[in-house]
Amino acid sequence: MARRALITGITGQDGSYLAEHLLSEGYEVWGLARGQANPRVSRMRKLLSDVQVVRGDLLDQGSLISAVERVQPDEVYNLGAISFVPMSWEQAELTAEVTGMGVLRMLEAIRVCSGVSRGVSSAVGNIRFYQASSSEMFGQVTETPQNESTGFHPRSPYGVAKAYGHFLTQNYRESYGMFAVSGILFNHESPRRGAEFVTRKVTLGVARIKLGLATELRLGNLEARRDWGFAGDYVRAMHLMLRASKPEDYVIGTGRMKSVRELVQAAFTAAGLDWEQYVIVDQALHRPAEVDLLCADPKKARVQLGWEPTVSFDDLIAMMVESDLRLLTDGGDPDQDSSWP
Ligand code: NAP
Ligand code: F7E
Repeated sequence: MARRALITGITGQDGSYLAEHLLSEGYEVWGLARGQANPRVSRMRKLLSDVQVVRGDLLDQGSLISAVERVQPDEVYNLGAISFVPMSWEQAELTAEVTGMGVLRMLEAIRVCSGVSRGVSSAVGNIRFYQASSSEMFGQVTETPQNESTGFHPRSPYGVAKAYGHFLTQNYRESYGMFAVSGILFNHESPRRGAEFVTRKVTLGVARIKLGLATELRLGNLEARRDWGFAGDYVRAMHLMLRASKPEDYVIGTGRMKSVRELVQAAFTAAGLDWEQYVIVDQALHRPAEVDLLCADPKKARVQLGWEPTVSFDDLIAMMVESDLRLLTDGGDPDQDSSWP
């Protein structure tokens, strides 16, 4: 019988790539979708027609229990979150509820549906759980590169909420013997990336300028450095973690760091433009507390899972610029259509 996966965050970037990957592996895939008339759910239904939808919200414990009861999953991937770091300062409490407490509610749904009493040490059924942890937990880094043992110093309410979810996942593994793991993923991008994140903001900005639809691009801190990879590679790592023989946490990244300035250069160059003529640095886009640099040490994933990234930084940015040029030329609306196939 096909394995059954339940994915929260199905309408997001990673949800779409993970669903495609699991379908290609023969899984029956269910996506948890929220809201009464969420346009992203209709878009997802059209583009991922083989994914079955179950209603639920990470803010609503009962809905998660019902979803697990209905789907009877073998694997749960908790990708749902408020994931945009600046929003986490504006709506810190909501971020704590969705990105942090949402993990508790999902783990509790699995515990309840497995019939295990709260606080009693006992093996929780067979449902395997993946938590989308983040390199933002490292924040102000204590060492470079960062690995599974590097300490956390989160710099935003988002990073703090992710750290809570991360430790809770470890705790449910230790308390209840649950196969529960966290992937500590560094930034990963694609043509399906939300337009608010810097890579996509830049590649859309470049495409608009190239097509004469804009004359400038306003950005914040150009000196921040990140380890950027391709989302399609990273969802493979999530699946490998849940199929491993033992539940363990893994750092996933490329091991290479680039600045926002280098990202901007790469994107404008890919379109044959000189970035210095168009980019304006806007202090209003700087963050209250910045994460200056992040760089992964993905050795454990390479050795134990056999995982390797396949797309280089330059190829990733060129792919996104090309995709955005095509999207805008075809009259697409990036906020509605994103750059789905
Ligand atoms: P994304 O595109 O922003 O997607 C977030 C998803 O969360 C959307 O499907 C959204 O659904 C869902 N969601 C929001 N509030 C919810 C709620 N109350 N209940 C249920 N679902 C809710 O994020 P992503 O880039 O795919 O990232 C996936 C996960 O990995 C996130 O947890 C993110 O924090 C984490 N992560 C991402 C990266 C990265 O670089 N991409 C790196 C490390 C960790 P709606 O359509 O209903 O809003
Ligand atoms: O910012 C700088 C900004 O918003 C990257 C999420 O997926 O990855 C993501 O978080 C850097 C920051 O991603 C602009 O200050 C400059 O230093 O693309 P971002 P993020 O904050 O790193 C982690 C791993 C996650 O877990 C998160 O969910 O770029 N930057 N100028 C800018 N950033 C944005 N968004 N917009 C600018 O204009």
